[in-house]
Amino acid sequence: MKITGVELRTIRMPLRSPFETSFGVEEDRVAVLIRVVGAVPSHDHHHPHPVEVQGWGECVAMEFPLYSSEYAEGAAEVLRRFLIPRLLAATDAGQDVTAELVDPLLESIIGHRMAKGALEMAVLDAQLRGTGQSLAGYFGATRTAVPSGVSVGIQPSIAALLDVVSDYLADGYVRIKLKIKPGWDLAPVEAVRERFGELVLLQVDANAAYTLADARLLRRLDAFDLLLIEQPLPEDDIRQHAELAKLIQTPICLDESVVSVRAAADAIALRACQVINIKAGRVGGYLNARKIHDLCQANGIPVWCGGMVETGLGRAANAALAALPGFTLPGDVSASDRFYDQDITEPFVLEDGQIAVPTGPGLGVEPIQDVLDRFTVATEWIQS
Ligand code: NPQ
Ligand code: MG
Repeated sequence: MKITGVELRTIRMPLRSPFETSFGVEEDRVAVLIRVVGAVPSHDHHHPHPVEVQGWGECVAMEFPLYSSEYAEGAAEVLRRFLIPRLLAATDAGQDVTAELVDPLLESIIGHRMAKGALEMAVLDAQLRGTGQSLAGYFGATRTAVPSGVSVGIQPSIAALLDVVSDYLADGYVRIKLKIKPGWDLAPVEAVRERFGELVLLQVDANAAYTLADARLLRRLDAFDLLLIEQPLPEDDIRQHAELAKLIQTPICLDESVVSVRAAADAIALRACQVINIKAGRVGGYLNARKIHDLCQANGIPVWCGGMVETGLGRAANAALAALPGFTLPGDVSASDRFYDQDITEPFVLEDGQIAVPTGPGLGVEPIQDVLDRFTVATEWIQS
């Protein structure tokens, strides 16, 4: 496409309830949204003139750099100063900027994968709206709905946790993920297993809160038949995850550590994980996410689609990604009302434990303007 301009928008959406993890308590979702506007050649020879298209992208970076080194305001700055100007310059140089070209065009900028991923997502959405193809269709994904799990934050008490889990099971979620941290690990897992029984699909997420010195304690989780333990050790410690894997039975799943296709290959080769949580934003976009899916499928490593408390825009894209055959475990693609009373798109709802994969062109959803405006704290238009 020939990019004519890009809108950067920052939104703040209140969460229905505080979401506590080992790295803190989130009350709001602050997100940078991107709207890319441009023109694509018309496919209708009766109307040969270029067709205007636009596409949406959502940056998964949180308000503060607690999950990873990126954060919303920083991502907006990198987009404004380095990433968007490079795509505009490519357009001005006569290049047709396709989604497949975004990563190579931006590779001279080191890191900032969540910011890059959001821009690639917006270009991909616009491109597919131009061709009329859905994102799931673009991936070659066939499933029309994906099984939905839910991420359950740390609660003030075990009783409160059991109530929350009971509600989510009643909603129909097919898998429960419990956030854990030192001092909130064995007791909540034991209580949930005891209360809801052997059949509930249960996993835990430590968000890098432990060290190898905690191996003895983490091994005690083996008693609870967990699907997996997610990111027990620090992000940059692939080697010690491989050490831990020799000491515990519960499969290790990596999240924060898998920041690229290469990091995924290293983790697999080093036997640092038996499962991978794929988040497109964390690895620089949906095209890299697709490559990691293919790599894992080739290596017999099951994957599932992780979540970053996305709005309906990111949720739509995640549902399409999770429809690929290698996503064999329920993901964190939950219903909109897990986090929001009001989403900026038509809400994603849980039906028989599943989330429907959008079928419309591109993401297949778009923001409801007045709702979007209500949550908007800043917008700017960038063009050459
Ligand atoms: C994870 N996601 O899997 C992350 C952690 C997380 C669904 O647990 C705002 C934005 C709040 C992103 C809280 C889930 C967040 C966030 C937690 C990501 O590790
Ligand atoms: Mg995680």
